[in-house]
Amino acid sequence: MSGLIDCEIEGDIAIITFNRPEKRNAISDSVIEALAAAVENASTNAKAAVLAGRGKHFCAGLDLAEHAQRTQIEAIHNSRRWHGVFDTIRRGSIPFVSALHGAVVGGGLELAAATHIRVAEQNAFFALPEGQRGIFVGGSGSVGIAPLIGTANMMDMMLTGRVMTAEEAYRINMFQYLVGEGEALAKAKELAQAAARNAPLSNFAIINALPRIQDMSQSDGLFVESLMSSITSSSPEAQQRLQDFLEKRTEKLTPTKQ
Ligand code: 1HE
Repeated sequence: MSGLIDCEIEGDIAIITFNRPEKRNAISDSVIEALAAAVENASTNAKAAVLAGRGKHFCAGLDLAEHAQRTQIEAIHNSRRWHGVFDTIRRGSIPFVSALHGAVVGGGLELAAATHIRVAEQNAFFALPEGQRGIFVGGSGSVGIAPLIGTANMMDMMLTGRVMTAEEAYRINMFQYLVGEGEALAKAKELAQAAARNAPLSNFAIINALPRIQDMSQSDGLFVESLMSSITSSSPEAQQRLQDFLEKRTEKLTPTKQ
């Protein structure tokens, strides 16, 4: 597949790549529809996926040229469409790992926040210039970015237009892995391959139950945790994996360098 978004299947993982470097991978209506198709393809044909951007930047966010033409109601529908597509990433059927470099800005940061693991290069920078553009986040940043870095940090970014370096963003938990220039894609693939080796039902529980439990009362959260624990452990795959451990066919857990 080649176009605004590429989607390639490599063994158990899918590599989805923004392919609009001349516009810094800004997300237009056509891009969001191409992303939706790629996410669908990856979710059907792979066990985990990587999201990356071609060129010098991951993604410059919403296509502002297109947005300038939208009426109020069109802007609502546009935002709701983004929510739908990003939700199939955030609470879908497979884990997503994003490989970040250069600009990770506005809607690009909202998209990165919808993925489950973020890897960023030293050259990545992060901003939410919505306030400067006279708009607001519309790609689920309020529910996706705030829990990562805290509402106070998100407010600071939005009110002041502050552009954060990778080091600063790493310190406030914007992403989990900080790597050198040109290394994000390889690291993201390695992490996606690791996630792809898990039982699919465990991955489903991790990406669907864990975030929902954060929205529940402690009592309801613990109840759902017990249900998920029982459902996953009684699956034939879990039984096999537990037996593998008991019969010493699994690797020992050892610490690995980031
Ligand atoms: C764009 C966009 C875009 C670049 N929409 N066309 N996002 C922003 O406010 C970020 C705006 N972009 C930038 O600040 C810079 O472009 C970058 C720092 C990302 C990259 O700089 P640079 O020097 O590599 O590229 P450039 O020369 O600024 O841009 C190259 C071309 O991409 C140029 O078009 P050209 O026809 O003049 O060549 C730019 O106009 C175009 N371009 N970014 C449209 N975003 C669901 S709500 C989400 C709300 C948001 O995302 S708000 C944040 C929007």
